[in-house]
Amino acid sequence: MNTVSKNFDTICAISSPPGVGGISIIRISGLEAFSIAEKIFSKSLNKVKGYQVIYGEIIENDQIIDDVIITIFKNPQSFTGENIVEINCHGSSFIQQKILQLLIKNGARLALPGEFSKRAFLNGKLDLSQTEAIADLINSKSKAAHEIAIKQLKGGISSELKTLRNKLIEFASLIELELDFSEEDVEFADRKHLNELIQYLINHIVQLKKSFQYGNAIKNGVTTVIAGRPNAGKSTLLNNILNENRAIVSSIAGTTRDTIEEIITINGIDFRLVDTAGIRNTKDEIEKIGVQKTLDKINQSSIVIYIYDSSLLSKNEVDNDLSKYIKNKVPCLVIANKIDLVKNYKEISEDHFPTSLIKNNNLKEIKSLIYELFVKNNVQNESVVISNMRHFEALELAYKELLKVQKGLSNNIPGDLIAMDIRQVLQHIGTITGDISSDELLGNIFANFCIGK
Ligand SMILES: Nc1nc2c(ncn2[C@@H]2O[C@H](COP(=O)(O)OP(=O)(O)OP(=O)(O)O)[C@@H](O)[C@H]2O)c(=O)[nH]1
Ligand SMILES: [Mg+2]
Repeated sequence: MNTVSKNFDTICAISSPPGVGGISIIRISGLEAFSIAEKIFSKSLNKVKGYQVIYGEIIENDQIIDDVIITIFKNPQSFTGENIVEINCHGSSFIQQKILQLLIKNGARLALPGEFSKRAFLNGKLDLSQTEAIADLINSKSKAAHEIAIKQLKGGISSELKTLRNKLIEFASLIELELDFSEEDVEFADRKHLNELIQYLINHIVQLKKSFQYGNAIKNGVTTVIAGRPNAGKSTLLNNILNENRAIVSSIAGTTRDTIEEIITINGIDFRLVDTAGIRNTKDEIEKIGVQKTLDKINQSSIVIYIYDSSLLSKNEVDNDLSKYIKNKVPCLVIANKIDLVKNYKEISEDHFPTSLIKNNNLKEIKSLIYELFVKNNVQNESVVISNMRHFEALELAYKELLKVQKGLSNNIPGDLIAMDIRQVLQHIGTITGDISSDELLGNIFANFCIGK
């Protein structure tokens, strides 16, 4: 069920980044793409073939604007599925704007954000999750984020969802078979089989939902909060890892009052390091706000690095801090700092990583401990990873409907009611790939794309 309106006039936009560059690419797509391009080009495009590259000039009133190379893509063998002309011109902003103006003067229209991708979707070249993957691919800044985006673009999620859909349809047809024979006292659809099927679907969706935590962290950076009491060496750790004096370090307790965030990449994963105000009871109003902010950050974090001064705190005191401040099973790396000041080394717990940050030691080990902590707690057996909030929300809705189906089965509610719930599940899953879509949904998605994409 699609309620999408289509408008396929000829559109154009600069597809390379704004500003000056060696070369810029201007893209034209639509029924009139060849004839409009021809009006401003020095050569005829009458007999062009798809995938042909032609050298020539852009002309305005007998004046040469630029030497260009144009590439021809013929419907349907193009990104949008329409006729496409890509003009490779020199990257002066004057030339780019001039060519764009000429195209518009000759009948093309400036493309809306994401309109090329939208057309690719509407013409069946890509499904919706794949078009969204293009945006993620363009924005990917780390190896891991790139890997997730390219998998999604190549249809990883789509084929996974297709399997789920087919299972659901199998389920629905079993129920319908029962409906057809409801007069007779035969149980066609084996209840055990139905229950197994629905359990399989629930398990699978739970797995996919779980992968979102990983996918989202990869896409936006793994929030890694550095916490501990004042003067423990939190800011020293941040500076050491960044290899710059980002945060003020001093022997005065309470130096850091606000949070400081910086991103570092370890083994292809972005970690968003957050240095925080030391946790303590204080009467100072500003410091109080800082401490509250630290506690909030800990709650939102994927990983916590708890640092303490090992010459001051006993194992018990550390354990008390950990259970008091770090709840919700957030994976935690405990660093026993300032071992240069420790006389009795044996008192340090074996689970804590001993170091002396002032000497800038063990940096490599600390980085790999952070990496391992994240990977260990986000073991990703599933090949498909959800990284898109919209997909996650749709799965959440599908999951809730599936639980209804399961409950209905165990309460023996009539088959036609169960069939209705199944249709709901299919609907939610369908919005991810775009089997189910509407103008509103597409409008929301493509508004976040840039022009030329
Ligand atoms: N002896 C010793 N001093 C250290 C070590 N690491 C950090 N320090 C010192 O401890 C003091 C506090 O360090 P910071 O990094 O500012 O500590 P912090 O946890 O950010 O402190 P607040 O921002 O006040 O919460 C500074 O004088 C550091 O030079 C260490 O391994 N050994
Ligand atoms: Mg500090």
